[in-house]
Amino acid sequence: MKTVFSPLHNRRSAKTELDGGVLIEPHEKPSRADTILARVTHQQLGEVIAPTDFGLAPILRVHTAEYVDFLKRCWDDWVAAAKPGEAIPAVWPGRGMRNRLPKDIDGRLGYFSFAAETSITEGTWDAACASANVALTAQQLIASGQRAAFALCRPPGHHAAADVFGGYCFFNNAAMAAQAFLDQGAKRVAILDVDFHHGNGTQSIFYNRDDVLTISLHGDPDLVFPHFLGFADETGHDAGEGHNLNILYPPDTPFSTWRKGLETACDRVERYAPDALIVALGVDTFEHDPISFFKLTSSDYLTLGERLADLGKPTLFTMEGGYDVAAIGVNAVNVLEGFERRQNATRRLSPS
Ligand code: SP5
Ligand code: ZN
Repeated sequence: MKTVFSPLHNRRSAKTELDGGVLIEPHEKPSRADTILARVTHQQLGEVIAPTDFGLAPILRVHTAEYVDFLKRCWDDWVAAAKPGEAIPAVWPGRGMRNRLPKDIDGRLGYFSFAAETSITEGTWDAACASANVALTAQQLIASGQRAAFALCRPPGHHAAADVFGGYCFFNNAAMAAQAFLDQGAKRVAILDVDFHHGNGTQSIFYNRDDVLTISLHGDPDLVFPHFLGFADETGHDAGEGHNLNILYPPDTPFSTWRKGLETACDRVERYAPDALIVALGVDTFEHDPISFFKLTSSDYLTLGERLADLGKPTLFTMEGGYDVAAIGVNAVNVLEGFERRQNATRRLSPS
């Protein structure tokens, strides 16, 4: 399959992540994407292409205009306010307070965020736009007949809601691609999120709708980020009732357990009969991931890819999390290689 990649991901190069009361080097760093790209090339997965620029229109199908405007100006406003460090939200509209958009940049940062670990920096806007274009370009490949495509997105997207950033995410790449499929005539799209963390942004964007099925397999939010969404009783609302599925796991979950939830997820996808499948591909489920607690091994990712191929849908992979940089290339590309291997085997069995 083809990979879409933009070197502009490097524009997202924060120096700080608030973690445990100190500022550390961010887990979500440029070497992640470069390592995955090197593995794609090394394994000869397929052609690597640059993204097309789709402008703001497809972003605005998912995100609000005031949020997009905030993100575009945030760094300049921060600099204009003579702040010494990177832009970190530190105040939110808590219970009993008012949800109104303040003028001041500190207030605006809190209004448009849900977590403080994601510093906004010079270049964050450029990289977030490039990442959106990577996803949208891969969506175009599938719309024009490719069976699968890999959007090597960075920064990731699945925590970003319509007007909220956090969890290292700014624009929801998978959601924008899903909306693009629908805008081009698809009736139903499924998003299967296999990142370690709950895809809270994706869930919230489509929560009231029946044209996108959202499924997330993740660490129990009672114990891990994002803490305030991602529980099993969140099944969708209004038209969306029955169109969201959360599957939670405890610490130390091995693949043998995780794959049972994957089966449940795959059954749901098949019953939904989507025109396209988007896999929000995080590999922070890896046994040695520094911020997560599942126990998947590198070879498990091959099996995951094979199972996804068995669904038989046009499939777009968007890169999400994964923070063991030494293993991220092997793990992410193993999913894609497993997918291709299975797809080729099936093709040989039933030529059509
Ligand atoms: C896309 C994605 O995977 N985002 C994850 C965002 C997680 N942010 C909170 C991280 C908290 C990490 N705490 C680490 C403690 C490890 N000693
Ligand atoms: Zn994650």
